[in-house]
Amino acid sequence: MFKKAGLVAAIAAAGIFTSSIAMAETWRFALEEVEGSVQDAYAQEFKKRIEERSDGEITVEVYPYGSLGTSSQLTELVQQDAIQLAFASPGHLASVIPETGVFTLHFLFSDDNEINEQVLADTEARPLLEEAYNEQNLELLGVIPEGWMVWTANRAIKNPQDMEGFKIRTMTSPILVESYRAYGANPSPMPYAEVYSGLQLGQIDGQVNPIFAIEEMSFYEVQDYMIQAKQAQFITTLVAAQDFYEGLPEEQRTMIDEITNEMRSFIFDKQDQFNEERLQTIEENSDIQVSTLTDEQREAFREMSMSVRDTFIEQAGERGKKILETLDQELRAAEEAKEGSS
Ligand code: 6CS
Repeated sequence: MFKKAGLVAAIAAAGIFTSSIAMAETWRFALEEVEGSVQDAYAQEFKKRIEERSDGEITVEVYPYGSLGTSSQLTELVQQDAIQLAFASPGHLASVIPETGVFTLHFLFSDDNEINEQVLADTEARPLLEEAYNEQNLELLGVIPEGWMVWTANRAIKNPQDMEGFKIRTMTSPILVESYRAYGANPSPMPYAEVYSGLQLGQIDGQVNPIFAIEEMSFYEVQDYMIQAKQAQFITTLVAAQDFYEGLPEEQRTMIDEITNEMRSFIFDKQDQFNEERLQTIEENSDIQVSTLTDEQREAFREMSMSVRDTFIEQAGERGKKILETLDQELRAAEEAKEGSS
């Protein structure tokens, strides 16, 4: 779908090969998701707020998935400052910034997504992450949960044994591949755009994504089972080209920082709403079997997932280890505090 020549042509057609001075008034914002998605809702609201607050001095152009390239290609374009803003999900980005693989680890985040949001908004791991992004010419603007990762499959999955040899499509980062190998599955990393046809043609047996994505990408049409295990959140990150961000006048940088902060509650509510509504759409339009793992079944997966943390540390080094430990402590402390107050 996204061959290099096509990508270059698409960017040229979008008028992106202009100098960075000429781009000062137009910020290009690329999405890894299609129109109507959580990322699109974010981008449209961001656009509205930036354009209003800058009194029309800045225009934000939003490029939904399909117009510019795969997630990895979008990251490259931001690194080159060919586009100024994009979502860069750790599920793909960890191939370039291994530390971000922490956001894809299973059974690390809280079962209570409000706690996840609260910790992500304020984590002491943030400066370490920012450092890692900066080393790749990227500015980290936000870490945003988009909902629980839900398995879809052509077979029922209740226990890790049901994953034996299961050909599951994962995003492209190496740590995700390890996460599914740990269950005995046969992970098959590929870009988002290839998942539907892979499922339809039987090249893969299943995939994993939040419910809103399963609906808008029509994966549920070519799958028989949907299994909620709450093993991981889909967490994305919002990035800017570092040269672009650092070259902005201070008031524009402050405007971006304020708007991205203010938008946390907006997008948290939106993802919740989208995931809830789209589950209904899926149930109304298909006979897919939706199930939720019991605590006991989840525990079997949780135990098998623990060794992946060591692999993560091997891949992400000392800084990755510190990020993991910091998040783990903050999440457990927030859970305890919430339990104590209820
Ligand atoms: O599975 C993927 O590759 C994609 N899934 C979502 C929900 N967003 C972007 C990501 O690339």
